[in-house]
Amino acid sequence: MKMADYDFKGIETKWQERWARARAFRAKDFDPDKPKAYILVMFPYPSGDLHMGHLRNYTIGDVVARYYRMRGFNVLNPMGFDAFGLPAEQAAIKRGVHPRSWTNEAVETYKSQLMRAGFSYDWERLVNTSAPDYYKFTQWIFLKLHEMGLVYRKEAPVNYCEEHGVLADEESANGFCWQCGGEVQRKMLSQWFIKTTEFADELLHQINELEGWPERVRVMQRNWIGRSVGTRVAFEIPSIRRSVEVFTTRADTIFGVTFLAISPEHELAEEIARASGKLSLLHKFRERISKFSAIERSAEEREKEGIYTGATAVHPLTGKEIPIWVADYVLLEYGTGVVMGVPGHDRRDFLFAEKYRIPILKVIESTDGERTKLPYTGYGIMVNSEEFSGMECGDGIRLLNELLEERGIGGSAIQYRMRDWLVSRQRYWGVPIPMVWCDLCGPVPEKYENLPVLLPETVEFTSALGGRLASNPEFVNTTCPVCGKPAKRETDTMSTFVDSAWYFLRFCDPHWDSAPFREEHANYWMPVDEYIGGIEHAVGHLLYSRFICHALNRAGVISFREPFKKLFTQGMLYKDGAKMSKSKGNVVSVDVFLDNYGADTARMISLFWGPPERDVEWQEGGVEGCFRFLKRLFSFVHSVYPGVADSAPYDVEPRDDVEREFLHIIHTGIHDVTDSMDGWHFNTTVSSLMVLFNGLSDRWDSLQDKQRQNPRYKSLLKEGLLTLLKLLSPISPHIAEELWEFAGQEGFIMHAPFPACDERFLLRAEVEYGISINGRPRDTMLVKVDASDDEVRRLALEQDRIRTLLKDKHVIKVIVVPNRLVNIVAE
Ligand code: ANZ
Ligand code: ZN
Repeated sequence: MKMADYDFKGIETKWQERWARARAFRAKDFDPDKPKAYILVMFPYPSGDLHMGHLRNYTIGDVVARYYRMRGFNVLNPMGFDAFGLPAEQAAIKRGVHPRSWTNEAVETYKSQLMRAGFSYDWERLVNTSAPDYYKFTQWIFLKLHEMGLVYRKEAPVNYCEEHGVLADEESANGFCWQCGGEVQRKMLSQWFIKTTEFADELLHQINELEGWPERVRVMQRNWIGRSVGTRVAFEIPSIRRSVEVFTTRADTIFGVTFLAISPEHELAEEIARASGKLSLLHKFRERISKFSAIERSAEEREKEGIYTGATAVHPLTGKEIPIWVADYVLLEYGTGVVMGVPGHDRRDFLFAEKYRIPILKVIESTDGERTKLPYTGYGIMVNSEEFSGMECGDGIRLLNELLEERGIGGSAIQYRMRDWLVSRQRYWGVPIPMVWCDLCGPVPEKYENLPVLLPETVEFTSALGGRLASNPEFVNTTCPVCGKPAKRETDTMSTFVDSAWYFLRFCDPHWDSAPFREEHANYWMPVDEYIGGIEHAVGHLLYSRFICHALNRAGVISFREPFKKLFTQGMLYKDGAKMSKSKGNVVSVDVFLDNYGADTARMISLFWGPPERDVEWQEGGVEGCFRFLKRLFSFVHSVYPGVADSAPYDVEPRDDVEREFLHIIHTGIHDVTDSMDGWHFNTTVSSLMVLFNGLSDRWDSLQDKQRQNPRYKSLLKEGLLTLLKLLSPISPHIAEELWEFAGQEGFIMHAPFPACDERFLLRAEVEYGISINGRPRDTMLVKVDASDDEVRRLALEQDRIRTLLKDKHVIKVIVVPNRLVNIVAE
């Protein structure tokens, strides 16, 4: 038998060209005949080229998209590029390449690699966030948010190098500038914020509706929003004649307060320290702790540090004086930035009080009667708490809230951990923030009709003092959109998280020029039905995207609020024990792999390594296995199919065991492939395809020559092979199309309907078993045996059935013996 040559290169180019010519991946707006399905893989930041880890993610999305298509959905499967960002700008600084040419080159490389892999994207909907016709609408959305009162300016710290201006976190390594090694300072700078906290409650509440999301991501979002119910209380500070508020979740411990702790960055700390002559002490302290992150500072295990301010506050209920400390574990950004110190019942306060010899009081006793050891952080009964003593904590909190409210010094309060969204970046390669500074009118928004505010092509990359855009006078000098007098443009650009918070909306209507999209297009395609991406975006990107949709919904621009109906977080690809990445130097390039094995093998192996949600390890061996499988399939179809090509369709009931066996093989294949596709166990899908092929080819090869002339058997083999090709098509689409055409079939296989399983053929036989107990024959029973099951599964099935039949006996072990006598060992 002559082996047909599996020329994967020729085949793959041929079908990619044909798909493109036929615009086979095009999504049709408002198809009335089909339900819609919007499949989306998080779009990439283009840099360098793709490796096999990336390819795995896109393969998952593409297999899902192709599967939906074959099941009769109108599929939107788009791709785009998150093309603004830091690395392009760093390349400009280091190597003198313009960020635009650096980015465009990377985009072209990515695009050609994605095409080589046969991904079925609707390329006519490509978006690039750095293109003016895209960022024009990023600016439009910013103006819309501004119009809604959701944009404001506030001081926030930045990393600052004397020589090189504002640095991104990645550009300051251990407090030194990445370019000159100069020391990096924290500097306060007025910047633009978006009021995400306005939607905190709504975003939190709607998490309950996101049933298609992994639970751990929902938990991460809840924690990020971090809603806390508690109490606000004011403490008087006589030395500066002001009062300060604290936020506490444990008002019931208020009689145990022995100090106040203020965040070092708090403006009140400054004021109090000045009043008591301790300003330079405070500044030194601040400098010392500025190298620690918020997480480090608030960690319970870490040793706490503080300074005494020399001032005292008045306890609002007892009237006693308590010392005011500045403490590093109190964060400026949470609550009021001031904590009432209760060392008896809070672990961090306890460590702090022990270290600085501050009194520790017990004001809560546990209800189990045992004497509690301090710090006791649980609930129970209030003690040493004046008239509240003896009260349960919950009741105490309620009463205290009422009391504080009555006296006008506090009351119940809700606190969010979530912060507003800092969107200002002092960088060049981003979306210019469309605001104008006018001496008369202040900062005013640019008019919608003047968008886009174009990013100038030429700026100074050498220095970033005042932002790079500031170096281009043509950009900076403009006229005020309100009064028409000369004015200056904002020189900050937006964080790229803004760009990516709405790209999925643009895909719905990517060429519309007078708004980000038309409402009816977005309403038709949204929400995204299957969103696939990395767990690293569990809060940032996903929360910002949700926020934008909630805000646009409130603005009346869209009719839905939640953008992502289902979310799938894929695992990562490892090689030599580390995540595959350029920085680890363990990358297998997509181009090299495609040259050696082709896209169909690449797609198959990246699914075969393991379940898509799991991290998997690169294995060379599997690659050869998949490649050989496709080669064998190719040559089997070439050698056998011509002999069965003109058989009539098989459409009658099976007449003999051979027919029943073929039907069983085919329908078990359909069943197992469908089942695993539905459950996203694509590694099982691949092995089920292999089992199906082996089943068909083995059964055919084992027929006698005369049997192979049986027209009914020929029909069955034909049906089996065509079914196999359809089942294979989402995973390895090129070879499937090629063999489909070879088999004389009409149209693209990618548009053929997915095979349906006939459950009748899953069961092969009903077998009567004899049962013996302790070797003595006892009974007979009828067991339906699923012949697709291997021996292990069959045994388990039988054991269960036998156990239920003999439930009154004490069965120890059930053994299926070859002569089909089931021996049961019983006591
Ligand atoms: C007194 C107290 C007594 C507290 C007690 C706890 C136990 P969650 O649940 O996360 O909202 N806190 C408030 N603001 C803070 C800040 N800016 N930095 C660090 N800690 C701060 O936590 C609320 C509790 O965290 C508050 O309740 C406060 O300590 C502390 F037995 O107040 B508690
Ligand atoms: Zn003006």
